[in-house]
Amino acid sequence: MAQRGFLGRRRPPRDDLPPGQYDTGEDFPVLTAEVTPVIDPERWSMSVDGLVANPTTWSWAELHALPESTYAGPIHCVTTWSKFGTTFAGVSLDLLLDAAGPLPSATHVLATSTTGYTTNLPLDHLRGGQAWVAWTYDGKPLPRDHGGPARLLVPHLYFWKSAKWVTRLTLLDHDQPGFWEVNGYLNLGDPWREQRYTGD
Ligand SMILES: Nc1nc2c(c(=O)[nH]1)N[C@H]1C(S)=C(S)[C@@H](COP(=O)(O)O)O[C@H]1N2
Ligand SMILES: [Mo]
Repeated sequence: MAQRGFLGRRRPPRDDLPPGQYDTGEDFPVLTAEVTPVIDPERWSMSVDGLVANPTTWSWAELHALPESTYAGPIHCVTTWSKFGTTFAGVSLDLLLDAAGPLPSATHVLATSTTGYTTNLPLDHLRGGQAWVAWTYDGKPLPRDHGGPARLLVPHLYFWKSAKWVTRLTLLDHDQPGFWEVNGYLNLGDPWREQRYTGD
């Protein structure tokens, strides 16, 4: 009985809840390590560079001229909250990567935010309809504290991989740990394998 009030905030477990996670329900927590930037979309751009045949930069308008793509489903934060029924829209990373043309030697990607936040991902986790640059949430412009005007969205991995205020993807021939990965988070971050922190 004493625990009821505490546990009452947590919903019953569901099959699609990865191990060690709880359903945050309507809440959409904000987790930001740096100061939330103010970004004028007209001055923001998205680049794909590094080991690619055609390093490419898209303006806000150029990105919006590409076919829109949406994600509907859950997101999972390593601090144990998951949120179901999210809807994001933007552009599939497949389009951006195909335009830039990864070289055969490219195996990993370092995503960089306007703030300097970085996170690393294997290239094959960003292709095949698994990742987006997203600029709407729930049909509305992505709020600034959730990464607006645009963020990376890689929902099959822990949400720290989804860099807010993303501006650049750099293709590399090696795995280069990003901000949290240098600070003890694991390199891949698969929620179904509970790849959380070094030493777990
Ligand atoms: N630039 C930047 N991106 C970031 C972070 C951050 O601190 N800075 N935090 C990551 C973490 S740990 C999580 S859980 C999600 C949180 O996104 P939200 O604040 O929209 O919930 O953003 C990820 N992307
Ligand atoms: Mo997180």
